[in-house]
Amino acid sequence: MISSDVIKEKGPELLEIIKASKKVLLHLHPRPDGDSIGSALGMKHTLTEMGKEVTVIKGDSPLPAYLSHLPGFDTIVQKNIFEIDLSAFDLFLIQDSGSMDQISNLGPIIFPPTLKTVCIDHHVSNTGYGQLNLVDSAFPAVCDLLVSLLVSWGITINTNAALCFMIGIFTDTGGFRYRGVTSRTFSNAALLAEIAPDFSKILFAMDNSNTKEKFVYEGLAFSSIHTYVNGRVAISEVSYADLQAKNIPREATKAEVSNLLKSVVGWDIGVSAVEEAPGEIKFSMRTRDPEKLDLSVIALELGGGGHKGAAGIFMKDTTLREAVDKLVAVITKLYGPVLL
Ligand SMILES: [Mn+2]
Repeated sequence: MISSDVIKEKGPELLEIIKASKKVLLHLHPRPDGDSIGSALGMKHTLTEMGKEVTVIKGDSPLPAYLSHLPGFDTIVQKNIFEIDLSAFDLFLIQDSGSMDQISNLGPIIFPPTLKTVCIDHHVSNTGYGQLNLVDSAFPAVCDLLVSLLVSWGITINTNAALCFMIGIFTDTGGFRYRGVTSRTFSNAALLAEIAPDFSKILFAMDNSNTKEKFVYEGLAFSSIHTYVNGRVAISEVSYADLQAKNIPREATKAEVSNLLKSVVGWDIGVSAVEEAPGEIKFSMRTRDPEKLDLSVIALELGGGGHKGAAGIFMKDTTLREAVDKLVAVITKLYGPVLL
């Protein structure tokens, strides 16, 4: 079963919308990952072949160098949503973005009435803010959903698109490790591997593009771990002053620290807390037990979002101490009894 009920229900309407459109906008969410960039560029390659004029904007954040080998990466327009003329587009495909602040954190967005907005997403926390919302959290990556969607439409996936979708699936599933990976994910990946047999070259380039700053940050992060809630929540706490003292740029803080913390037996929730700019705290959370400890609920309570097993929160105008205390209080309130 390559398709899904959501695709069967909403796919045909979306195809009509795409057929009727001429100029399509795609964006990357803040701190874009492989699924965000893979899904945007994959759809760009696909829709371009369908005769559409497609623009991908980078959104709020700088582009991560480790994904620079994806075909089409150089065509990403270095602008956020407020720096472009939205009325120049007739369709905005909003992918991998559970809420409007995943289009931009920089302010409220007003869409012109002529712009059709469609969410294509797999976040269980998706707020349904598009005019059409094709949201299916059964897919572990938007790129996985897109492959099923394109197959259901009978649309050919070209080599460049296949490479982009493959990287999105690979990265958002932790290399086919995470919950949510099904036989369908492998079927879709197998199809992509047939179309783009050279996909491992991009994976190699991705895995071997580390900067030394990343390791300086990790050294700092792993020497700043505190535990809470009966010792079962481990939080790595790195302040802006710490980053500055070691000349660590913000991009270097994207390491998988929270993922490694939750790999420790006894640390049921792993969190990295980074003060990226004065008073601005970014939390990334992972858990060993997403069934008992649903991180998307914790994140939602604090204005963030995500999945059961992996979620994020961004807090402004606060201190690292206050922000961590707030998070610990919410975890204690929601899951204190589970963790004691
Ligand atoms: Mn995703």
